[in-house]
Amino acid sequence: NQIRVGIIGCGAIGKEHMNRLTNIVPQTKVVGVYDYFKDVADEMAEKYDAQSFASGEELIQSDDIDAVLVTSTDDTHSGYVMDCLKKDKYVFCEKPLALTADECAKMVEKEVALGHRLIQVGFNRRFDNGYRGIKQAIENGEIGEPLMIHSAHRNISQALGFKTDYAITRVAIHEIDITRWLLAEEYDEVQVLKVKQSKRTNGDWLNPQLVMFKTRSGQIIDVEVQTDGAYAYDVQCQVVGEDGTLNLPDPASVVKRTKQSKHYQLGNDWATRFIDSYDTEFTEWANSISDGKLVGPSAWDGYAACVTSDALIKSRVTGVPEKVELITKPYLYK
Ligand code: ISE
Repeated sequence: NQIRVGIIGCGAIGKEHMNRLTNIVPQTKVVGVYDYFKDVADEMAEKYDAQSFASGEELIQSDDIDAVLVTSTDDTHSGYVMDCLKKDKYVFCEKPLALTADECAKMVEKEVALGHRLIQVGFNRRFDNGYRGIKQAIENGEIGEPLMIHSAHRNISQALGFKTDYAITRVAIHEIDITRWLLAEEYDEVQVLKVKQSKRTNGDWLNPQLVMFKTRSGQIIDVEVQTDGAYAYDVQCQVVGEDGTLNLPDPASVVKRTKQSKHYQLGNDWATRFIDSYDTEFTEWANSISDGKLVGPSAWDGYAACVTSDALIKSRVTGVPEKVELITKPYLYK
């Protein structure tokens, strides 16, 4: 029996996932769509032989939909996710889970009251083979105790309407999550450090931003965030341990030796750089629904990421490290 998925939000990532759930993941079928722009939803409905719903709420209420995928604008995530919880329906929500940590805390509270997980958050990097290799090596004790992480997140461009805060809530949020996951630690405090600005910036936002996290055990993580103007879409991560280091590999690409040089191509955007991780993410999501037990990034992870984002945005203004204060982690997420 295929899982009947309804998609709310038919923008760039919604379309990517629609294709993925139809053509890559055998366990899922897209049967319903909704978009703020009705003609876009109708077009997708026709392409995928799905029903076009008049509203996201109606899609969520439909008995023909087993699970909902939320890929609409960030400000609408929390309302749709809450509606799914009220209906006791699985919901996969792209990051960020909500605009505020309070909204995420309410979702956590609701799931705990229900007694089972329904939410998975789209932190796709946890499904990337490179990051998984790093985590495995850390858990095997191959580099001893991890002491620090140097990372970089470089983008060529951003969609129209980008704002300085998005460098945290849409871009560095990936490092906020992947680092907590790799180190299995929560943060103590975080900071944004002002650095010299690049002339290769297309908008009126700060670029680059240097973002720092300190974990509760004292590990320090630096993340260089270039929101636009970079030479490629390039993501780097080096974990420094007591006994060695671990580096995130670049995606496989032909190595060309010619004209006395050695060369290989880097990607231009996240969709191609992390394509395999997205495929694995949805395959494993579908498997876990079939097994009746979600195991991917949870509402708790979405909540912790939002609290951290809030503290970073505050730090950019205050100029000093800001504390990351979390509620007690409920048993459901342990
Ligand atoms: C986008 O939302 C992402 O998720 C990408 O990973 C990030 O690199 C990009 O800057 C964001 O806009």
